[in-house]
Amino acid sequence: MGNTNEKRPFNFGAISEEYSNFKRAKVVIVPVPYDVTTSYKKGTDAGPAAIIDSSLYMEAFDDELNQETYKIGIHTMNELDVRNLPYPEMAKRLKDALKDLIKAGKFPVILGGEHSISTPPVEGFREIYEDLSVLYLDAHYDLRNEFGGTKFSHACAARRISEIAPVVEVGTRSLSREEKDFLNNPPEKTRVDVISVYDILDDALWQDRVSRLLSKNVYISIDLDVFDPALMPAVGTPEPGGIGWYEFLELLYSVIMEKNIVGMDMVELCPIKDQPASDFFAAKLIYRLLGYMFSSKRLSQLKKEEKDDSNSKEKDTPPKEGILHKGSGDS
Ligand SMILES: [Mn+2]
Repeated sequence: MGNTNEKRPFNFGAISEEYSNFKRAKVVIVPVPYDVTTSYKKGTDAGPAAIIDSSLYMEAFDDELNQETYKIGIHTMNELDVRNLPYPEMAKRLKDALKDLIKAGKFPVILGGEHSISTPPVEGFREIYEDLSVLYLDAHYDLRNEFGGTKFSHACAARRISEIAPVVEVGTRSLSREEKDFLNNPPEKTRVDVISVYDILDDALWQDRVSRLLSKNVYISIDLDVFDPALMPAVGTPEPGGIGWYEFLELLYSVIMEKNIVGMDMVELCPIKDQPASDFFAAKLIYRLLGYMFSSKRLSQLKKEEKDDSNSKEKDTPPKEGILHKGSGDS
């Protein structure tokens, strides 16, 4: 956003003090540089800093939404001091940090780090929202009960989350026998719904299915390997054939317009030296999604929903209006 050649602040979007101080900010970026259980390529602990660094070069004006999203106030926390901690300690520090943010009415955007950092936030939000569901965007099912000798591996993240709240997995395309057996025969009270890339290819109405599967209060977890590695090569476990930028935005736009998003994370960025495209992709994606969440259209819709809720106990789905994106995606 500004000229940041001399000094590179740790400040998402290089937003001026007026709009990035904690008190005023609606959104707080929570960097969690945790990379302990990754199995293939290491380096996701460098993800948060790479996203924040590349965000310094984003335009403050969003040309799709015709708005300056930063004016909602976006504050960037220092990195949580969790590198190399055992999982339970990392989880406690993250949960404590989130508790304070939620109490202060902030919307947290948690930057990983590996995917195991998604479980503590889901635990925290589940204590507040009884109907919480999780939109889990990932190439992998992450449903193993144990991997590499731990139940808290990034390869087990969706399994752990499914023990807390229903999960809707989208974009999956890499499945183990154990995970297949789990999906065929899930334990009682566990709910995992899947919209795989094959569902996406087969069903023109897949986005509606995603929305129908989610409850009203939704936590969003984005593993960047859900994207096609041609677009997003800087991930630790790339899988060919993923989702494209425009179809992803179209899905998220409709989910954000229809649901109450309580928090979100973006994980598994594993920066590649001298190839900034993936880092910038991640930064711009966050900014765009925040733009959707805090667009005037969404805010007026929220007001209307509140009114409708107080007028009648019956909750009906808000009418689906024209989606901004006309692109059909590129996968
Ligand atoms: Mn993954």
